[in-house]
Amino acid sequence: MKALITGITGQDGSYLAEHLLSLGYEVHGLVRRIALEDPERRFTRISHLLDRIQLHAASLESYPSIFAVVSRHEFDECYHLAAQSFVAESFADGFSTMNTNINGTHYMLAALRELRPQCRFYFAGSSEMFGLVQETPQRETTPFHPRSPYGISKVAGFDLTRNYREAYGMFAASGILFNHEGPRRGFEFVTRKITSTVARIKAGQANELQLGNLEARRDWGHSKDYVRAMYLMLQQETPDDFVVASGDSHTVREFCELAFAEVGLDYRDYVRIDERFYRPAEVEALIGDSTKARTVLGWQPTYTFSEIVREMVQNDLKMILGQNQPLSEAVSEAR
Ligand code: G4F
Repeated sequence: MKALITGITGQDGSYLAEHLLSLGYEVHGLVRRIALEDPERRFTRISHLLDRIQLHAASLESYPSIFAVVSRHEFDECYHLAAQSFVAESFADGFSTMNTNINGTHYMLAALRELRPQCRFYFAGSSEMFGLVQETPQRETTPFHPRSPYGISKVAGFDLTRNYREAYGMFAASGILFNHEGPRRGFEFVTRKITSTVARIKAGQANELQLGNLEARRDWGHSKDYVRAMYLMLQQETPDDFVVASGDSHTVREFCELAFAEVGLDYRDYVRIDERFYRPAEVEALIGDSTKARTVLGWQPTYTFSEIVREMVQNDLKMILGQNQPLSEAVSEAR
């Protein structure tokens, strides 16, 4: 089996590549040319896989570049994970978020329809699509009410995917994934921002953590668990959409409390509220009902919330204390 992963250099892409390789897949990745030119920085999550995967340069903003890659290989499955995925950035530049996320998805679907219609397609939908939630917990039938350009772009990608399925009979499925984290998470997302700063405070390299809304509530799972659900969605007899969630929700404050406690500190001594990190429109509380994924796919998560926090803090401590890694540089670059 040959799989193409867009966004292979990201957290989910790297875990998914490992999973597919372990199942005997030939794994291909779509990367921006800039990544090929700057491999040291851009390939950190997949450096251990480079001799086992094939990378192709293409841009989600260029249909011809996607068309060229799809025309050269007979892919059986395509996992479309690449996107501008940082919600706060989508408020800063909604235009490029829309362009990359909506057109990029459309280009992938159009190229596959033209060249390889039998290729199964996975779209990375998001719980951000529920936004101002219309019911709790959120499930596949819950109406969408996105609250950010990012959320709007994901609703459009979700609708495009469903439309290709209904109009052209393609095997196109969407995962509606709730927040998923892990040691490979980008530093701009709140969980990694917290755990990396906890490590820097413990190492004496920082003395406070500036955050926005501490009361926001998320259903946090582990990326490693969630990529298994992506794979399972493409192994079904018929294409469908699935909520992937832990069913457990916690506030940003609770995440801080556990992360600081992991190194013997009290978060109240270090966390400062900074209005800059509030969003113009917030998604206050998300919690998913993944009954369908659990019954139809036979999927279930293996990590608990506290295990995720512990693994992320311990990893950041190791990076900063063990290997003299320039964690502070990476962190400031991400903001
Ligand atoms: O970690 P976040 O930036 O993730 P967010 O916005 O929930 O989105 C993530 O999960 C989605 C799935 O639901 C994905 F589709 C998306 O691509 C991304 O992976 O923020 C989580 C919460 C927000 O409510 C935010 O307002 O944390 C709050 N928060 C408070 N202070 C902060 C901060 N978020 C960030 N990034 N930085 C802060 O200082």
